[in-house]
Amino acid sequence: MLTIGQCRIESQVVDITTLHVDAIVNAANSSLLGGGGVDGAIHRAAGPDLLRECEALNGCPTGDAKLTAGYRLPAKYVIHTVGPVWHGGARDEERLLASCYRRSLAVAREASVKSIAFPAISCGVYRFPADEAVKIALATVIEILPNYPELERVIFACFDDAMHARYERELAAQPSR
Ligand code: AR6
Repeated sequence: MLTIGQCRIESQVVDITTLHVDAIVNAANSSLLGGGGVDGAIHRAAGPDLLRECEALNGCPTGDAKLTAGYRLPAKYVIHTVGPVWHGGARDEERLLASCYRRSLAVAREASVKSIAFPAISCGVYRFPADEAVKIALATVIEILPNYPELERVIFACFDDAMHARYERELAAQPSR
């Protein structure tokens, strides 16, 4: 756990769909019409009204983010972002992944979100190397905090212990502030 200003940043092994936070982030694809992994889990838990709202959004470019309601989820909102597919690193993947976190937080701020949970965007089917992805996730969140003083809680929701250990390592490596 890391506290910066009034924001608590932590990692948990948890199904993101169960979290009582203002917003959860979905690692979607550019159609925004659902898929497997965390996307499938979020659509199943939120119910069919989520897909109906997504259908009206006309998709989302890689690196961008769009807001919907959370419907049957405990979270009030879902912020759908589209991570890059890993192709070896020469296709701007790192910048695009950072952009997912940046844009998700910008959308969250507009919706007055005070607590948010992120999955490990691009670390599943999209094959982004997890160590690097975790560094980008945490660095980008920390970089944005000064411009988002209302943010009180960030949870990195991990599906397994190995991913959780990466966040814990990275959180512990941060200088005290
Ligand atoms: N809660 C938290 N984390 C989860 C959950 C969950 N319920 N389910 C999976 N994860 P992925 P991507 C973890 O593949 O790589 C979809 O089909 C998982 O272990 O869901 O960005 C979309 O429609 C992994 O660490 O997302 C896209 O087509 C992380 O979430 C594509 O997959 C992300 O894995 C996006 O691929």
